[in-house]
Amino acid sequence: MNNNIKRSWAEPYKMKMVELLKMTTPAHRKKALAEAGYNTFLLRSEDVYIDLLTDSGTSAMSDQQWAGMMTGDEAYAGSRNYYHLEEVVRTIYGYKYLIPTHQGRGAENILSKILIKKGDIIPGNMYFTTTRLHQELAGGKFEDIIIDEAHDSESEFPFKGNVDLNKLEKLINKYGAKKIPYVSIATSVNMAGGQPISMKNLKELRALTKKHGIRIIHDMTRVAENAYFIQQREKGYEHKSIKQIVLEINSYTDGATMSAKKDALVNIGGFLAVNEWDVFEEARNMVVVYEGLHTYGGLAGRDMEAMAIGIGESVNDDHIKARVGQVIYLGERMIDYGVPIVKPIGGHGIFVDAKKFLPHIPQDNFPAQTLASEIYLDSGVRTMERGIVSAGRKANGENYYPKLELVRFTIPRRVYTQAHMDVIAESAGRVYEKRNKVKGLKMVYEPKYLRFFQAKFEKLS
Ligand code: PLI
Repeated sequence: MNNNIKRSWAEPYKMKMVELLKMTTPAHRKKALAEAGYNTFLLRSEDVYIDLLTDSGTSAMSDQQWAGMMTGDEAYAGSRNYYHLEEVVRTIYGYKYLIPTHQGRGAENILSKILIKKGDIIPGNMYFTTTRLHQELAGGKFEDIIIDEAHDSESEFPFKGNVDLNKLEKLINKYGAKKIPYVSIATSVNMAGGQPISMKNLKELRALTKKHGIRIIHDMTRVAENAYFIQQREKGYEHKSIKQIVLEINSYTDGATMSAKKDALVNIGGFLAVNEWDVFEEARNMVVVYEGLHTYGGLAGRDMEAMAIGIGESVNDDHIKARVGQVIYLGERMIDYGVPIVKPIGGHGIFVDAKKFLPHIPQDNFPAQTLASEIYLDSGVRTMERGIVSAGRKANGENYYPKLELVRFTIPRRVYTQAHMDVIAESAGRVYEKRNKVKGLKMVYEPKYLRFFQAKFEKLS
């Protein structure tokens, strides 16, 4: 017997339905991209071969979730599926009160309106586009308190989502705790490359915020992926289940906004969850203005059922190992081709460092937007800019210049195979080979809010 044979892992599911993909020609892609103003958000999905725009709402639901959809109780008020979801949020996530919303930003809107007053400061472990915008629209100012390593794509620090407690203390000293309604903490920090926060850091943050009477609000969109990295990298957690780790993470926070379109394996849905009755009462009142009655929040009964089941599946150890394992596989293939990526490899996608990939293109000519266009032209793989376009403008109209200028190859959950990962890595490698010939872009149309969704560009000649 040969004991040297490596034992591979594989996806803990099999397929019973497939969706056929459309192959496209280079000429077709060139035309489609020009029509989309070199913005991958404006491409038609039909013109895309492998879609890595986002992991949001793009996951494949299980047979159990689809079966659950059939049990949707489409009552206007008091749907049975709402009570199921409430029970799941209490038992799996550990939060007391639930307000369903149509997706994550619905929860962000309500929460920001309730907790933020004009002039307030909201410290957070790196910004997220919609989260920061809702904080700003409510009159607050976001302050980045993530550790410096998070802004360095080459730092191999295992918990680049950590909060720099000194930065937070400085803010508390400068503004006073009363001006800080909450600290905004994301697990698996999206804009840093899906980087986790450690349990140790969270505990320390809890101790500090408790001392000053400041809440922690958790953006728990990708909490299970963060829990996986804690299990793999943090001492004392190697024998704990993802379920136990998720519950512990949440226990150090006072409430959460959730886009269930990611971790929770549904195509639509989200919620706000809080532990304070007063905040819940106000949110319950406000949700009827912006989303729908408090027992559906803009969702159908069947959506809430699929979410309740998806949450259970998302904290399964085999699921999360395969999910993150696929992302790591893709990243390692890209590294083999010399492609500069954010390290360590994060939980939901590979983030390519466009400044290092295209060093001859200045940030004002949108290297990441350019690179996303080139990848699409090469192979029909659709990715997303996460750099200066996504960062947008400050209240005074100046551009934010984020240190990280990235292209995100986001992997939907349970959708693509390892062979797809090979095709994607090869495309990144091919574009890398011809990187010196690539020219930048200029922006010719800029919407007021969240410009990355709809901005248009032209190629520089
Ligand atoms: O897209 P929503 O409204 O369901 O969720 C907003 C949202 C909040 N927090 C975080 C960390 C997100 O990643 C997020 C949405 N992310 C998208 C759409 C993405 O492509 O990453």
